[in-house]
Amino acid sequence: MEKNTEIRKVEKCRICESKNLHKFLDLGSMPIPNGFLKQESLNIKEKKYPLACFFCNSCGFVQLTHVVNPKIMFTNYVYIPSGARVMMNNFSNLANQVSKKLKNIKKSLVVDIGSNDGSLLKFFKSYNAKVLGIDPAKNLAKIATKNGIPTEALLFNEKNAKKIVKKWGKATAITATNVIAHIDDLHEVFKSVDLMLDDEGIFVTEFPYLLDLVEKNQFDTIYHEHLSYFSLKPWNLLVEKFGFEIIGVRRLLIHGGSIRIMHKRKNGKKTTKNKTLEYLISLEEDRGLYKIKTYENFAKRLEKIKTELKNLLYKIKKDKKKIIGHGAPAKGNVLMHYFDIGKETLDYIVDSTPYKQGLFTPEKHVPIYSDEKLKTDEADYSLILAWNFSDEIMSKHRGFKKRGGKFIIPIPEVKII
Ligand code: DWN
Repeated sequence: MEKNTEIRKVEKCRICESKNLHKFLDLGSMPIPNGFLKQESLNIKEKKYPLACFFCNSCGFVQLTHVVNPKIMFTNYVYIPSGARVMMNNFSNLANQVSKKLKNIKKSLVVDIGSNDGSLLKFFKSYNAKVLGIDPAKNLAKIATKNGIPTEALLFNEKNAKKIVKKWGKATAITATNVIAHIDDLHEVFKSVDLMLDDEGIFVTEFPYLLDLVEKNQFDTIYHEHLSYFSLKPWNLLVEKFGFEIIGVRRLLIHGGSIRIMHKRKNGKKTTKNKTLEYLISLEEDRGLYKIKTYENFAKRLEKIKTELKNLLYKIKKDKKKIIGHGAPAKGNVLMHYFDIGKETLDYIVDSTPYKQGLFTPEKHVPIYSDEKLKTDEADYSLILAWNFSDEIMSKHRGFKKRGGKFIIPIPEVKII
């Protein structure tokens, strides 16, 4: 992308390069979803960017076509994964699984793409692996490096992959959790991995699974940072095109449902069949993931959830009850945008991430406080915007329930607990 273009439109499928793309959901235009604001910026007009999702009629891949310049979205980043215990458990499990695949972890260099605050690499470091993070967020790269996780504040692309190999050598393992979807050129991702990974190395990706997104109505995970929505059939096309093969696939509960995929180079050998891969691809077909009708029905279900949630919140407000939001995730800003929920409904939002406290949500400008506020403030309802962590949030805030407070979970369907 040219240096200072703010947004670019892509006309071709990121996987098969077909132009036969069909728009099935249009969420309108909104600010970038992690574009939280300081008090002093509230009166500055926010830039809004189109948010619409397309299905490729040729390979079935689901993607956005508007690409916001990554420098705008990721140079200063307030999202960190370490705020959620389940996320840390997931990272520990990933590090354990990968370490078992390596001949000698102590002699291995593990590179994490999109390493954020270094949370995942800390687990690899505990196995005495050499570690390196790559992340464009300068603020987080500084924190990670200070915490003993060397991190290069760079975007992941071929040019920077060459720099990394020159300085650090080739990687025995490359991990990429919740980042590949954020990169526009997926072909360049594989070219860059190919440059950085040693011959027998493993490449492990983890991202939200399209099958879960569709079947659990997770429309609010569709936003500018997520250019791609992965299922295995189109992903495998890309894997094979670049001489890799899938040697392991695992469905995960994290982030509403994800998949972890382990890859190795084929090195000229025939692809070895992977039973789980074959099973999941047939499941994707059976569940209609490659039929446009599935996505049209998905879009209709959202309207039902919108009506149900708006009616519930309206009734609660009419009864003069107080509603707050719990968690200030990027997805929460999408839900508030598309359902048009703002300060008229939510008095404020609480979030455990220090970088978000004291800020305001993009577009709706709902103030964000520490979740400590819940200990004293008497809200009646808490709308859990970070629904993917509902269990963890509700168990942390049993006191709120004890005092008669009720939680509202909006996705996959509206529920009061
Ligand atoms: O891909 C991405 C995913 C992995 O993370 C990024 N593009 C951006 C980000 O998306 P998100 O902001 O929707 O992520 P989370 O992890 O669903 O956000 C959860 C939010 O909830 C965080 O701000 C932390 C907060 N939280 C809280 O306030 N109390 C979380 C827990 C567990 C809690 O107890």
